[in-house]
Amino acid sequence: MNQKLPELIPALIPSRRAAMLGAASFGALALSTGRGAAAEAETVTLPFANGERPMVAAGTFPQKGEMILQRTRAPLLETPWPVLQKHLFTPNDQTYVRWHMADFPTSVDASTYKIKVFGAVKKPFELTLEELVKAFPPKRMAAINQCSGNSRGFINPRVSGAQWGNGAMYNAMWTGVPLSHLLAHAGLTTKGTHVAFRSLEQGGGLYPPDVTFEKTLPLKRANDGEVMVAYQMNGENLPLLNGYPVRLIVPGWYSTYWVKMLTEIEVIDHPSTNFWMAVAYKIPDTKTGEMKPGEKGIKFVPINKMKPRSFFTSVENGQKFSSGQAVTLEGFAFGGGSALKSVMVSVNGGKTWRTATLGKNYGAYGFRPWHARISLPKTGTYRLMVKAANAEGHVQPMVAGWNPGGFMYNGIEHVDVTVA
Ligand SMILES: Nc1nc2c(c(=O)[nH]1)N[C@H]1C(S)=C(S)[C@@H](COP(=O)(O)O)O[C@H]1N2
Ligand SMILES: [Mo]
Repeated sequence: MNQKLPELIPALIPSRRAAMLGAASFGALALSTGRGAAAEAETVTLPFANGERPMVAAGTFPQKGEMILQRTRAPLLETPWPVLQKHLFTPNDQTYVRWHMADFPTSVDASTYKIKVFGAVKKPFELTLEELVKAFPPKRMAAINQCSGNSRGFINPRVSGAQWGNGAMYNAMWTGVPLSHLLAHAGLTTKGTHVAFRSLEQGGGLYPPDVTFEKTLPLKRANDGEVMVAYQMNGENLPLLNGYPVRLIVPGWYSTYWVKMLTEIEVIDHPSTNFWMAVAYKIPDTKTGEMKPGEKGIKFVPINKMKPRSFFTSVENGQKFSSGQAVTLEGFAFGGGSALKSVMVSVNGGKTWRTATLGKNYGAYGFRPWHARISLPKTGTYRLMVKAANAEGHVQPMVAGWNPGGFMYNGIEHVDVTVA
């Protein structure tokens, strides 16, 4: 057994004081919204129409640093882009936050918290957090948590939903237990076809009271050894807003499946009829999940694998260079549902492309750094572009596809620079 494990347990159980502080901060936040305090004066403008958003100061939301405020309740907090530029693994206090229900849990009693595994299994069981940590060997995995609606603000024509910039994603090193180990411990019967995941959270707010947050995965995916029940991110407890004390990790799939405050794992014998599977988070059943606005006769399926994406971190729109200067472009990329295969850069708006060098590989599902040396010989303006391809043959398109949910945006990123 791993020597470090005993240290995890006290860390997982918060003191009563810590839990109460969390609740107090939520109270303070609710109060501050009517005050127009100086701390609220800062804004950021995301690069699309009506892109102005307030920035909230560190500590406005418990365990969170400075964030872009998309909505207060239930919270939608976006990671400021400079944070993603600076850190390959996103600091826990600035990972984006997304909850659906207005009455999401604002405190958790870790000492009585239990995870149940039941349904089409031979031996249903319950685990305390301590048992989860002690009884199963830990696994670590880098994986990107990306909202299906990340970058929705760039989709054309616009669709309703949170108008995120590119900061509804983060990369973390997760520690937890492969779900396959929990399912093996329970012993699958031959009946199961899907696994349902539920959380502490109750329904309400914008949604009818019976619409509790539930997601399901096909059994084959759930039991693949990669999907896991995670209790740490980047070597620390999960922040409350990111699902403390445990959440599901579905590497390579959009984070709508990454159920936070996970309490129930039920093996079932049918696809879910729950709102969050049967109605919400569905995409056209076409090769790339796209369709034309208004197109008829399209079949919809639950969203699943992420698409490849790539970003610049070392250059900004409008940056100036001197002619003949050697420039090293840097950034990060990911393959999405399969490993990153290549990153290409263009200095002429996509007319020609050259291969970038990939940096350290933390596994198929995390951010991977890349760099490319270019020269910008003549004075003038250059449109720099970057595009990623994954092992399954998906390549970023020049213009992102469209679907009614505004999901899976992955258009090629560009920056315009000038050489004088
Ligand atoms: N319990 C619970 N889990 C949830 C959700 C939720 O509303 N409730 N939202 C899902 C969606 S759609 C997203 S994008 C991610 C957001 O994870 P984060 O808050 O850590 O960024 O959580 C997922 N898990
Ligand atoms: Mo999401």
